[in-house]
Amino acid sequence: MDIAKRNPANPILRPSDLKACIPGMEITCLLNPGVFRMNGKTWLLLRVAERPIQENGVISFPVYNEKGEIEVLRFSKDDPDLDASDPRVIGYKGQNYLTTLSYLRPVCSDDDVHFREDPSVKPIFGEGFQESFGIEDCRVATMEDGFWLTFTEVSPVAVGVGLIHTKDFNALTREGMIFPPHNKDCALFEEKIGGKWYAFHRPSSPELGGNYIWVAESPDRIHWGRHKCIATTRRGMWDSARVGAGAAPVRTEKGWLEIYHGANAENRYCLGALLLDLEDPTKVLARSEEPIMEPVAPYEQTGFFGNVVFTNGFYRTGEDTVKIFYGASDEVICSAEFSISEILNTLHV
Ligand code: MAN
Repeated sequence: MDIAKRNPANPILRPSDLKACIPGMEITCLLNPGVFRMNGKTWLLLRVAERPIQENGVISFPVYNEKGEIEVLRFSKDDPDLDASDPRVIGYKGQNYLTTLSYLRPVCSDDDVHFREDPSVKPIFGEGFQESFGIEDCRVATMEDGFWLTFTEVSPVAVGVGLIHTKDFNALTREGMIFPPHNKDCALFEEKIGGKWYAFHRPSSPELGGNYIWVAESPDRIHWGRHKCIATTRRGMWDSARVGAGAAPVRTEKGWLEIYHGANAENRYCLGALLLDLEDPTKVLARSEEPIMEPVAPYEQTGFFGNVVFTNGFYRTGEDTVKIFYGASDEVICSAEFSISEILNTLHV
């Protein structure tokens, strides 16, 4: 059952609303924003994906080279070694590349519908070899000592999780890769539990296991251990192929409420909920049988990569409400509200 109250103004941001940041490129997709509140405004840290304007018969895409400069690689579409069957990935002679290069771009709003850029907060680009295919899908955890950003770092050798700490989005402290490959979908809890920090993360284990949600603990948010798998995929269900955490969990009387994404073998991405024990977040108390949100609106069904609703950011708009921002069809940005008690009711608690 879809219980999301979609914003009638959806999509609130499209690629044509912004100008490309990288010279000579165009914005192909806006995806999966991190969300935070600062100076009375709502901020989205958009994942912006750019590539060169495509010419006939050629597929071209940007990467950072060893000097940290953008370089454009090109393959002929008739090349028998080219696999371009997935709009997101290029396979060529055993090596995978991404069709676009992503970075994180801040926009802010007073009404949550009209977003604008603010020159005081700069975009965040990938840096160094381990981010040479870009950075993606940032979660922003808001804590007493500032903002903690977890995001996907992509390069020819890895998909892993990077961490940045900042107090004001001007001075950034890059803490490096905190979860090594293959790992993504990392979201930090915004407060300590029993004196420890906790995080969700999503390693992939191709031979045994799969793409499952794990929880780890840390004394300092940089070093992580005591990993436990808390949610696997479920055969025959909407989340049969992959699952991953959204943003930080919401503290409720019944437990930590986490909105997560699940996809099936056809890459249809929906959202569901997990309820975790307040004292021991590795203990799952309940989990959605049916999605709480599915790609049903036209802008969620068709686009760069259709049939996708994917969220990694929200803020609490009231005692019982959260407003999520989400990427639809890997192309446009939307928002929707949920009642926390309505989600808990679907979990039968
Ligand atoms: C998948 C998709 C892409 C993403 C890559 C690397 O292929 O989620 O959107 O760019 O992984 O993270």
